[in-house]
This record gives sequence, C-alpha cells and structure tokens, in this order.
Amino acid sequence: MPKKFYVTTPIYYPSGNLHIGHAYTTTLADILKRYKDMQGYETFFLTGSDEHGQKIEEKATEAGLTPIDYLEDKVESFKTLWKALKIDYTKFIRTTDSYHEETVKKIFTLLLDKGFIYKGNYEGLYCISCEEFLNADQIDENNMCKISNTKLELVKEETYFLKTSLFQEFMENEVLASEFLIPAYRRNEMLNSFVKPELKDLSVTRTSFSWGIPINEDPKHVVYVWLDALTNYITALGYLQNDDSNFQKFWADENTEILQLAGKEIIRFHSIYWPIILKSLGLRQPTHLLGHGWILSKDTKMSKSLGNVIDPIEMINKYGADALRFYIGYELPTEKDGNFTDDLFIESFNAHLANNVGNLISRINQMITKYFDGFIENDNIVYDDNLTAKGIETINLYIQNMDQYKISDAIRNILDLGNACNKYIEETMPWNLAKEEKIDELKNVMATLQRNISIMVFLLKPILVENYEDMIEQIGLSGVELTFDKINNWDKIIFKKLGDKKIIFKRVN
Ligand code: ME8
Repeated sequence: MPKKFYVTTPIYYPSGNLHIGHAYTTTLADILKRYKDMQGYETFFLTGSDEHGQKIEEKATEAGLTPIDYLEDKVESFKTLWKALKIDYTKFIRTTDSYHEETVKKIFTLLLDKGFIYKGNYEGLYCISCEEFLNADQIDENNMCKISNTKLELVKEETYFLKTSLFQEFMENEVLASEFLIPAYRRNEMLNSFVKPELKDLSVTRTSFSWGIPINEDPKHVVYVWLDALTNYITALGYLQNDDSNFQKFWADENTEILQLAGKEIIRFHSIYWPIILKSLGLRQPTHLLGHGWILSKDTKMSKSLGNVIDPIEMINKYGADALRFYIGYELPTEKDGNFTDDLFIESFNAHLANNVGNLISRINQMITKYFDGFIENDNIVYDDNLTAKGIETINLYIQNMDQYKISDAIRNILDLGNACNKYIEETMPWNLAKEEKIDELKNVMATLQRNISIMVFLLKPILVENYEDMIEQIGLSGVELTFDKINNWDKIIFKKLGDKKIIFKRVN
C-alpha cells in the first residue's frame, strides 16, 4: 500500500482578487504535494473558495449583483491564477457546492444531537473583514480590528453556541502539547492568548443576514462562516456522503499524513476550533498544521483591505511561474514574516536562478557538447569523491528538510551543491584539460558534473515546474525516468545525447 498525503490550503474569500499572499500558501502546498508524489505517495491536494458570510453579501450588494452572480467571475479568477502558477490541485471546493452545503447541515445536526451545540444569545464586537467576534486583545485603541484595521460592528442576536469551553483540557494537554502545530513557538502563542485565559463557547450561527447555509432545525439561523469553512476539509473528501472513499482514505486512516497550511492570523481557527470540531465529531486530528508568517509590503501585512497588494498574475507574466514559485519557496521561509518587493525579487532571480542554476546547466551543456559531442560514454568513469559525496549529502539533507516542510532550507541545499559545482569547474579547469588532451581526466570531470547537475535538477522538480523538461533535456535526461532510488544509485541512470543549448533563466536587468 502506498503512503498517503493529504494537503490543504485555506479556502480564500472571493471578496477581492487574490494576491501574492494567497499565491504563497498555495505554492507551498503545491511544492510539498509534488515532492510527496516524487516520493511515491498517493496524494490529495485541496484548495477552494469560502463563499458565504456577511462580507461576501455586502460586496455583492455593492456590485449590484446577487451573491452567486458576484462569485462566478471571482472564482474563475482563482482558477486562472492557479493554472498560471502551475498549481496541481486535486480538487477545488466551493462552499456553495450543494454537497458541501448539505453536509454542513448534517454536521450541525450531528453536533446538536450529540449535545455539543445549544441555543443562547450573543453580544459582542464583530469584525466583518475577519468574520470573527473579537476579544479585547484583538481590538486597538480606536476600537478597530488590529488585523484588518477596519471598524467593528456591535452584534446582539440569538445564536447557537458550540461548547468549546468543554475542551480546555483537551487543548492544553493534547492538541497544543503535541507536535501538531508547527512551528513550535506558535503553540505557546495560542495557549497564552486564547486557551489559558478562558476558552469561551463559540457562536456558530448568525441571524442578522441571510447569505449562508440555513440550519434544518431553525432556518432563520445560517451557519457561522467559520464552521461552514473549516468543515470543507472533510466535506470535500465525501464525509457523511454516499461515496466517502476519499474520506476513508485521506482522513479517517490514521496512517495518512495530513498537512494543513494557514497564515498566522487564522491559526487560532485551525489549531483551536477545528480540532474541537473534529473531536466533537469523533474524528482524528490532522498530523500537522503549518502556521506561516505574512508577506509584508513596506512592513505591513499585504492585504485586500489595505490595498497594498502585488498581483501574482503580473509577476508571472513578467518573469514566469517558476520565478515566482522559486521566490516563494526560497526567500520566504514559513517561520517568520517576509518581504516582497520587485527589487528583492529580481535580485534573487538573478543570483540563484540565472547565475547559479541556469548558468551551470548551460556551462555544463556547452562543455559536454564541445568536448564529447553531447554524449559521455559510461565506461570506466572515476567520479570525483568529494563532489560525489556532496551530491549524496545534498539528497539526504533535502529529504530531511522537505519531510519537515522546510522548503527554503531544502532549496538552500540544492544551491549549495550548485556553488560546489561551480567551484569544482574553477578548480579542474576543463578547458585546460581539453587543450592538454587529457581526455580521461576531462571525461571524469564532466561526468561528475553531469551527475551532480542532474541531482540538482531532479531536486528542483517540485519547484521549477515550467522549465523542468527543458532543464532535463539540456542535461541529457530527456525521457529518462528519474526516482530518488535512481539518483542515489548512479549506475542505474543512462544518459542520452544532450539537447541543444537554450538559455533557461535569462538575467533580468
Ligand atoms: O481567511 N501573507 O480567507 P482569506 C501570507 N476564508 N499569506 C497570506 C497573506 C499575506 N500577506 N494574505 C493572505 C480566509 N494570505 C478564510 C479562510 S479556511 C477554512 C478559511 C493567505 O482570503 C494565508 O494563507 O482572507 C491566509 O491565512 C489566507 O491567505 C487568508 O485568506
């Protein structure tokens, strides 16, 4: 039985256009999904759109449209972006899909029947942008939401509550005491800010607007957008539906590695409320929640409501999908906030993709073409010990890092091997060996380089999707099936004649 991997992104609000921040989370998920595919896992990658709630209702009204008409174009634009960015998702869920709506109603009924939901009244300050009732810590001195910087609404209404207060111990001693939430320092943040002060029951229905899923038991109540949204991770797999085979395979099975990604502003929902909902339903917990930092623009969070966003489509049109995927994977490690500016982007592209990876491929291609007419016979080759050891070490480090979802560190391992190859070229000076007609030595040097550039290209496969085939052709591996096993056991690889030289990542000036 193959190992299984289920990865999810948040489902994004179609209340505005997606920006680099959304592209960030989705690209990280895509890279990890592709990596797991390479490791032979059976994978399922879910993304989608979060379409109910007051914010969407207001946006549609502003545009003079019904919510569903308003949503059509927006959702199409999500899919257009994912296609341009080469995102290989398995399923795209819309919370207005009827199977989702029906299942959310069933989930509500189940929780009510189990005694985890009761009716009461709520009074509190609500942030429409975050779709969240805020506690005092989340409100600034001007009575605005600290995260979205928008005005709050005083809400006083009848509501159904989820008995989250029952789960204080479960949160403290199990969920947040385990390895579930990564990076580890975020566990204390959640404990100290939200769990230890007091876990209050969560209001899970609203009555003051109608754009949501009405509950069967009391249809003037629509399900709170976060209960509706969080459950997407299981409704998309067929939970409580006729065909629940994906649910059995990718969620219920304890052996499935489940990774959920979310930005730090919604870690609270994913590391507190979501585990409580799952526990109440009697379901297993995800293996990990990777809570990542924000992409900043001039030191503030890039966000639709602040209007300081960068359009990923523009970046892709200018520099290509791989350039953006690389910047996201390498320059924006998940543990902290990162910056995104045109200058940083170009500097990184030139330093790593143009000068390191691209240049190395083209140098090696050029020399093998010139000295060996594009093909090195695989007989009696003596590979350089140091560079060979470095190549094997790189594979191992890369796997260690990718297995911990440390994409940036894994890419650094590849770039280090690139630097070692460049240094090796300078030290061995193949052009001198050619001049001096030391053909055996030249052959050993070039074969060592071809081997190590092949390792680099193979390890870059989940990241540089658009240029992968071109890179493979340049190094003589077109049509050759590559696996981790093969790149570790070199003699299993049979090279072909190199393709003609092509500039792969052209420097941007
Ligand atoms: O919160 N930096 O949707 P949303 C990094 N519908 N990541 C960013 C970012 C930034 N500046 N801006 C956005 C919602 N993101 C809910 C989610 S899930 C059950 C419901 C990414 O459209 C990041 O993943 O506001 C963040 O958590 C998400 O987009 C928020 O997207």
